[in-house]
Amino acid sequence: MTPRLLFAPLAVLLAAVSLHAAPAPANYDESKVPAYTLPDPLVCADGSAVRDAAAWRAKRRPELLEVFAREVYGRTPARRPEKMHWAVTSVERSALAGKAVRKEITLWFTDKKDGPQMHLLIYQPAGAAGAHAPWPVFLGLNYYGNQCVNADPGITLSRAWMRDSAEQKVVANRATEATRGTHASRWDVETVVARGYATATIYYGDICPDHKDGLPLALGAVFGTPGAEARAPDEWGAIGMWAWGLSRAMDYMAGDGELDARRVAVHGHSRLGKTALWAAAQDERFALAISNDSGCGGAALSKRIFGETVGIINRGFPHWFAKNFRRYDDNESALPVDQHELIALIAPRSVYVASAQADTWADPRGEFLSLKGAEPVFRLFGKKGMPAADIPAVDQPVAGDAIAYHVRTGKHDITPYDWAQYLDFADRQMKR
Ligand code: GTR
Repeated sequence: MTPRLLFAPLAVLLAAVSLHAAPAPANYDESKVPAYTLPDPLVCADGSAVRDAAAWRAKRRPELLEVFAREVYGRTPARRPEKMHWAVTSVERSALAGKAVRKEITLWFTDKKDGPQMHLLIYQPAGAAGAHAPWPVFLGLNYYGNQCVNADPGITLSRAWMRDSAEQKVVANRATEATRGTHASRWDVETVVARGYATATIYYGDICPDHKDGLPLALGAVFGTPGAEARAPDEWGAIGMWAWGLSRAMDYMAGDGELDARRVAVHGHSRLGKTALWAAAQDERFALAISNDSGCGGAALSKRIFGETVGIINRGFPHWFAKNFRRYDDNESALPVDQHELIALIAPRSVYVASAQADTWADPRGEFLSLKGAEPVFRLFGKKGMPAADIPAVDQPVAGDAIAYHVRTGKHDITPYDWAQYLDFADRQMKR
């Protein structure tokens, strides 16, 4: 037997062991964060330096987008399905006690009306298109169907699969009437509308059901996406699909004369915050990106070992990222990029990153440092960065001319406090 044949089974065995070994447990001790080096967003793969915005746009930005697609989130198909189409299915001009206009739009991913589809819900301030319209928009995905964002009985109840939840009143994997408004505090619709913004949302499960066998379903059925394990190493995962859905909502909004597609803030909480950042990185039509407690694979640095790690997240959610991302399980130092470069891809557009003090799983400091690490790219565009060298005290937001950050007291959630900061920042960033 040649040595090669002798060693082959050993190599297979070792690979199998490392594949199945549990990821290292989360570290919550600041003094135990190992030293790490972040890649320089202004140095290209060939070692050349990026000295101006033109070089960033022409060379470095495409290069980083390619690495994030190949190694982290998976590739987004270049074209949307040819037969995709949409229709406004309902309009109520005196919703929310006359304060808002409510619209519902169905986007069918193919020509089949009973095929994969997503449902967009929009509230915009009441009043004819006039002095203030077209309205700027906050766009984000929701967790339990459009009816979870407000108790308004006029919202069409989601019929899509969703995870059972006693707390959210989801029974037999379907929304019930009792799910209406269960996440109202996370959306603060009345406040957002009163401040002169439209708010738009889609149930994320319309695009890809969030479970390990969800990838070939819904949108995946249209693109022929295989299961999480059968995928090519650089094929997209759920985060990529959800981000794609946000861009398709933007396609619709760009044609709605009552909405201002040049002033759309894409936002998301947690896994949907990761999604909002990836959507804004790829789609330059989004004017502002808001990451609420997005953590690992979102705003938090991967190479800083604190809270959730790449190994932990890939183990828990094998369908979220590209399979290639698993190469960095407990091996973050080998990553050719880190999340500060994801934020940099949004420059010179605006970015707000928010953390919660008790949400150590998402690593607030790592989220702040990631935003700081993106500053050199914002500076290329003449932006100043944030007036804070270190993470600010809780409930003390810091905002620069393009990027902003806060860590609020409390847990992993979106609260009216968070919304108040986003609205103030949006008022400054999305002025006409
Ligand atoms: C957690 C996951 C986090 C975050 C969160 C959420 O279980 O580890 O990265 O995404 O779920 O989306 O609520």
